[in-house]
Amino acid sequence: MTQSSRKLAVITGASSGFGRATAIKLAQNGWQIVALARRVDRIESLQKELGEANCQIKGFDVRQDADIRALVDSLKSQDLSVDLLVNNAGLALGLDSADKADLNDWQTMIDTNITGLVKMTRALLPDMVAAKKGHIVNIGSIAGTYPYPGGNAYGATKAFVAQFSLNLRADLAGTGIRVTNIEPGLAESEFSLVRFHGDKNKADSIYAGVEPLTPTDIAESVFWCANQPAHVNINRIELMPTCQSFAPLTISKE
Ligand code: NDP
Ligand code: 8X3
Repeated sequence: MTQSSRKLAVITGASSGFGRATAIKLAQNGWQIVALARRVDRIESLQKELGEANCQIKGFDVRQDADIRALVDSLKSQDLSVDLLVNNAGLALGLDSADKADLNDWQTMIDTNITGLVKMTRALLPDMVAAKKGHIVNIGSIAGTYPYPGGNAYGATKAFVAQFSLNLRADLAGTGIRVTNIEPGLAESEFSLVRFHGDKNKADSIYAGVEPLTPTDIAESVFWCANQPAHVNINRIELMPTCQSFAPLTISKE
C-alpha cells in the first residue's frame, strides 16, 4: 500500500469556498488531498500552495460519468484507498419563484447537487466497504430543512442530500463507514456570485452589513467530524451565522 499512515481525502468542488478551505485545513493537519473541480487553474494554484506531495488534482465535472470513472481508475492504479470523501461540489442558480424559475437552472442543480453526489458516492463506496473504513461528509444546507421564497429546487436538492445521508447510514450499518451531513446557513464564498449568474453587485449585497459564516468555519466542522474517534458518527451539523435566524410563518390575506 503506497498510502502508508497518511489519511486520504477526496474533495469535490475544491477550487473555491468550502472545498478549498477544507483541502487547506486537512492538508495542514497531515492529510493527503485529491482536489477536484472544473476550473483547473484554481486547483493548480491550490496544489502549489499545499505542495505536490500533499495534493493531487484533477479537472473534474461531477456530472460527467467519465470523470468519475477516471478518478476511480486513478485511485486504484495508485493503490490508494479513500478515508474521507467530501461531497461538496454544488450550487444554487437563481432565486426566482417557482413559476418564473429557469428550468435549465433547476436541471443543473439537480444534476450537480443530487445526481453528481449520488454517483460519486456509489463509485467510491465499494472500495470503502472492502477496506472496512471510510467517511462520507456531504455538504447539505439549512435550505434542505427550512423553506424560503426562491429556494424551491435548490432547497429540495439539499433535502435529498439530508435523507440520502441518513439512508446511507442505514445501509452501511456494521461496515464501520461513517456518514455526516453538514448543513450550513449563509456563508460568504462564490456561492451568491454563481447563484446570480455572475452579477457581483447582487452577490455582494447578500453579504453587505452582516457577518456571514466563512469557508473556514465549514472546514473546521468537516475536520472536527473527521477527527472523531472511529466509534463516533456525527449524523448532522447545522450551523448558521449568528445574524441569521427564522422569520415567522406567513399568512396571506386577500
Ligand atoms: P462556491 O461557489 O465557492 O464553490 C462551489 C464549488 O463547487 C466550486 O469549487 C465549483 O468548482 C464546484 N462545482 C460546481 N459545479 C461543479 C461540477 N459540476 N463539477 C465539479 N465541481 C463543481 O460555493 P460554496 O463553497 O459556498 O459551496 C460549496 C457547497 O456548499 C455547495 O454544495 C453549496 O450548495 C453548499 N452550501 C453553500 C452555502 C453558502 O451560503 N455559501 C450554505 C450551505 C451550503 P468549479 O466551478 O471549478 O467546478
Ligand atoms: C445556502 C444557504 O441560507 O443561502 O445553502 O440558503 S442559504
